Amino acid sequence: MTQTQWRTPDDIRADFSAAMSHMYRTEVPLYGELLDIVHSVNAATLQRTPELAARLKAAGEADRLDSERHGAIRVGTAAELAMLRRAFAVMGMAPVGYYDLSLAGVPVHATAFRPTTQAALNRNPFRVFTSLVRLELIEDEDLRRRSAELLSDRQIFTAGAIELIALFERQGGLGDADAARFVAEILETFRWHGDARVDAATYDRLHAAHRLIADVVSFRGPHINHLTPRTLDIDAAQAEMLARGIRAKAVIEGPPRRAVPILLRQTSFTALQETVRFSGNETAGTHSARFGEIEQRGAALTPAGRELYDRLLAAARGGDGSQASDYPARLADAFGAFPDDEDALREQKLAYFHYSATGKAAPVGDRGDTADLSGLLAAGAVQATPIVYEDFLPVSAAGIFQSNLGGGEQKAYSGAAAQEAFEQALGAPVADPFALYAQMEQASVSAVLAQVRGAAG
Ligand code: OOG
Ligand code: NI
Repeated sequence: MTQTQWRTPDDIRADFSAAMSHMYRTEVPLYGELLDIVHSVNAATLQRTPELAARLKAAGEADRLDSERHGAIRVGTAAELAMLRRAFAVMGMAPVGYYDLSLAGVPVHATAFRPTTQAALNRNPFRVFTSLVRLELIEDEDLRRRSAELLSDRQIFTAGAIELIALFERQGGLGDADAARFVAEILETFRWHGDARVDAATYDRLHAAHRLIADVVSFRGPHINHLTPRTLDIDAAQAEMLARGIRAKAVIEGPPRRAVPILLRQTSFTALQETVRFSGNETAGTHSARFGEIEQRGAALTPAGRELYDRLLAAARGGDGSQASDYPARLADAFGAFPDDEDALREQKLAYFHYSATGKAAPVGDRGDTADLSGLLAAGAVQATPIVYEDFLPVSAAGIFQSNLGGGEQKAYSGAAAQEAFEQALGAPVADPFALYAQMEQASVSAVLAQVRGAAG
């Protein structure tokens, strides 16, 4: 009997994430040091806070922690973006969210490719923040044309990768050997290529227009520019980076430290100087592209919670959006207005929660009644834990971009968000992250009520 056995997209994603981590560790040794720091900070945090350890375990998140990371790439054309979407689909990763960074002076818009179900996220939550350059925002017409020309004839995928993506689409899966080949082939797209496709003079002109444009247009592929492990205590990790003499970004992006972490806090170390060989030049030049980042993830916020977050963040940054020296104090001050205990976050519907049975008997008469979820919570029969934020934050992302673009390029572009154009380039709509969290919450409510009802019957 022959039976077709596919390697699951979840497994292919886990393989790819591990292969990517291995490659980046070899190419950027400081990344290996970040992994060490995060690993020891996480171990110490779990030891210090057994409740957190128990929660991560109960939520199925404990096992994913050591393999959890995100990466980022920047592509130049609609065709490149659309092919990436097909490649990520092989790994069970779908485009979620739309990020417009033009307002922060970065001429790109973006999405995050990631798994979308709780089970897939817990198996391996690897995500890739993927930006598409918006050449139409470049003022210099000549440069815009030259950039488009340069991008028009580059191929960032190997023939093998393209063939295997098509095979996956035809068959509906890849067998073990093909899956292994796919991982090796697609890794080539993300690898650093030190030989530029342009000469030094062209690079300099692109660089003068915008460092980001030079980074996207000059090279053979969209090299992965960072890989970010998840820490449970970013302040401790940041302190350790500084103690080891790593040039960390001055300010941690995102919300301040809180009793209940929300959304995402991130810090990075500045980009490395890479040796580059320009076409037609004997002497080597340099380019800075790749950096390291760590992140701490907290609760996913509802639209109301997110609105409050955006408002308080804007207040802390002031009219010019800056992070002046008193910024940490201003941030902490502004966020005094954001409730910081789980009950308040839940009751005010500011964050999404996962509901599960505690094993304690439900009060008689209340069993399985949707309206009585709060009664079941009060009776201790059901517990609620915040759902982890799996996405990114545009203001933080802009800060991460800026910190390794030299920080000098702050002018905002006038182009408005262009989600429709982005989706057209992508060849598919992006999923709404709020809808995904709401679905996860609702599924847990239905499951816990069915469970309590079952136990009662
Ligand atoms: C992406 C920056 C965004 C994050 O974690 O917010 C990002 C880039 O620099 O290409 O990765
Ligand atoms: Ni990042």
